[in-house]
Amino acid sequence: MIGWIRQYKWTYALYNYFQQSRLGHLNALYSRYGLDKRYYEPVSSADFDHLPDARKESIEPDIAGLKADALFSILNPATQESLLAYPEEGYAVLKGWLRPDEVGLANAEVQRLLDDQSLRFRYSNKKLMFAIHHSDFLRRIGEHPHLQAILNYLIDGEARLFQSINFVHEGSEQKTHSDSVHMTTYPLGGLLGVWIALEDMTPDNGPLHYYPGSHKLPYLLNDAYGNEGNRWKIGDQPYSAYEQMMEKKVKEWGLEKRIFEAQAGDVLIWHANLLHGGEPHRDKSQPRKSMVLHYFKEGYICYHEVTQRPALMK
Ligand SMILES: O=C(O)CCC(=O)C(=O)O
Repeated sequence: MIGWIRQYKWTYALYNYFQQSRLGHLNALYSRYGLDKRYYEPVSSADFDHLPDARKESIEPDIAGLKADALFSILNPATQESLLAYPEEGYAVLKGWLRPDEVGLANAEVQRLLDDQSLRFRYSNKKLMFAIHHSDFLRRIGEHPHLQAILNYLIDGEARLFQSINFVHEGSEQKTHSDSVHMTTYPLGGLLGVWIALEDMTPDNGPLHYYPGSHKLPYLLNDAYGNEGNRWKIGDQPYSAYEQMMEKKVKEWGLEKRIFEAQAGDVLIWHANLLHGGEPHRDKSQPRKSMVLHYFKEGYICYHEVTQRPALMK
């Protein structure tokens, strides 16, 4: 019943109408980009297609600025090299970003949130959503001035922490995708993912995979798998249709998969359109502690393409 109702756009519009404090900023953004739309209305890529460069990447990472920053000189050589390759590769690894004691404290903090029931597993019992709203310590990892500065250079603006997902016992096992179909922006490209290993990854505990350079390929949104919907309803394609379409594209484009063989404390930053996912978690006796943070670019319109909802900001 709930699923049936949720396909109707007006249900979200009604809910959103009462979320002015979290969505009201959209009115100014819509008018800045020349869109006749109010904060509570459904939104999807189809609303922007008439605008110039609607399907083009809008971000040029400020690598020169990053290189010239005193912060760059204190980063280890592997991290420096990876950051310099970010525009070509669409990802960067920050080797040993968190110290072992910080990793330990982050894991203890996640356990505390589970013990006091501030958080419960959602989405197939795998994900702890928005731990950053319950823990200053975890939020501070995401908003650490050094990390924040790096992200700001990569997104050429201000990266704003929007969402976190923690995994503990089970990996995501999520098939290859681009975050831009889930957390979309206008202009395109205004999102960064930051994935943090909170323990050593093994071939069997569901490590992260990614496809270097895939961020330069076209953004594949609702219209790429017939999920546009109509005036009243969101698209009715199952998510598996998106996954199958992606699998075909990866083959067609001849992309080469890499596994992030991370040690606890390592970080991988990905571009809004970098294809990535979670490998099968073959040995469930091995936990899979990780935290992923998503950031939007300040001044961009942020929404969820699949469900055609504007993103609720805290
Ligand atoms: O941690 C993972 O396995 C993947 C997470 C992911 O794909 C995402 O958050 O976008």
